[in-house]
Amino acid sequence: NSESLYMNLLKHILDHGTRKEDRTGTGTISVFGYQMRFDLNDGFPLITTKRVPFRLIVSELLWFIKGDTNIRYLLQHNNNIWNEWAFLKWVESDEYAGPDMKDFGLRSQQDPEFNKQYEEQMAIFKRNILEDERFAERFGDLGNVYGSQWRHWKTSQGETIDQLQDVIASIKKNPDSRRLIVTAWSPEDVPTSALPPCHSLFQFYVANNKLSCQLYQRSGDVFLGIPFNIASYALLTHMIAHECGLGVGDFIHTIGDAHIYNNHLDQINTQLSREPRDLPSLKLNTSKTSIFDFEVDDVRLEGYDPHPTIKAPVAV
Ligand code: DHF
Ligand code: TMP
Repeated sequence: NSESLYMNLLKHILDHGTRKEDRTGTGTISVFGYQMRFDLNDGFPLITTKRVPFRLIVSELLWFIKGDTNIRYLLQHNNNIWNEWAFLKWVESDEYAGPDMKDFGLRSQQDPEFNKQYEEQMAIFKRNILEDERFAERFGDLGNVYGSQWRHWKTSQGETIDQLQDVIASIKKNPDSRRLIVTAWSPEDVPTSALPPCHSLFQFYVANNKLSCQLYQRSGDVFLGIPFNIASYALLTHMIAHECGLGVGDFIHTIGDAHIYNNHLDQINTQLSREPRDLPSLKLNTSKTSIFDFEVDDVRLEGYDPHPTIKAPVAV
């Protein structure tokens, strides 16, 4: 099944990648330029050779679709995947008065004593975001990330563009268009962004009453990020197809720098020793007609029976 596309990417990087240093100081094996084509009619492309927490993918995507950029919504849904990048802004701010958190990403992996301090500070930070609305407003916001770029793109004229709403309207009105694009990449925002958009630009295509989507991802953490990204865009394509009365076609994933972090190699070898299982199928609550009305309980998977979780540290 289509999980072999992902397994082949892992093998391709191990066989043909070059060693490359990176911004986080972790080090990677990397290739440049790779493409996978998932036929969404073959089953929902959620990796089965390890358990991928689908509920986190759903709440993250609904957070983007709402146009929200504050991790408070994610924490309210028990989703911790963006904490480190908000925490980074907090510990670098003037108001932070706790122990030095410089390079917390690397140091928390190397120094158990420091890791205790880090976990304490992170717990306090999370509690403040959840319990103190003003603190959340000031330190929970990640800035111009996906939610704001998709729904409230700032124009040079001081107006905003709702790219997501507009692209859905265009798919309905003019499905043959070759301009069905949403971009998160804004050169103007790159210098001030904690993490400039990794999934940078996507395009839709309609043929034979089926909706396809291609994503250009400039940078892909193949062990942690990519399984999330595949499932997230597959889900988005299903949701928009449903709203537009279309079937689903392909999800085409094009990656720029596709890399395996050096501290994920054992995990990758474990994963490669496993046999992919049948893909699950997606069940949307079809009584919702607009993607903007979906809530986490409106999205379910059936038949997801993965191999056990494989843990790995995230490079910050
Ligand atoms: N930085 C890096 N270095 N890699 C990323 O994949 C990444 N992804 C980001 C933000 N920054 C990033 C946003 N997406 C996880 C998955 C996706 C994601 C961030 C983190 C992750 O850690 N997944 C774990 C489970 C986490 C959990 O259960 O809380 C996994 O095993 O899939
Ligand atoms: P970079 O900005 O230096 O490319 O670092 C971003 C890292 O995060 C890189 O390893 C790619 C990874 N990433 C994903 O793979 N998918 C995602 O959705 C996000 C946000 C990040």
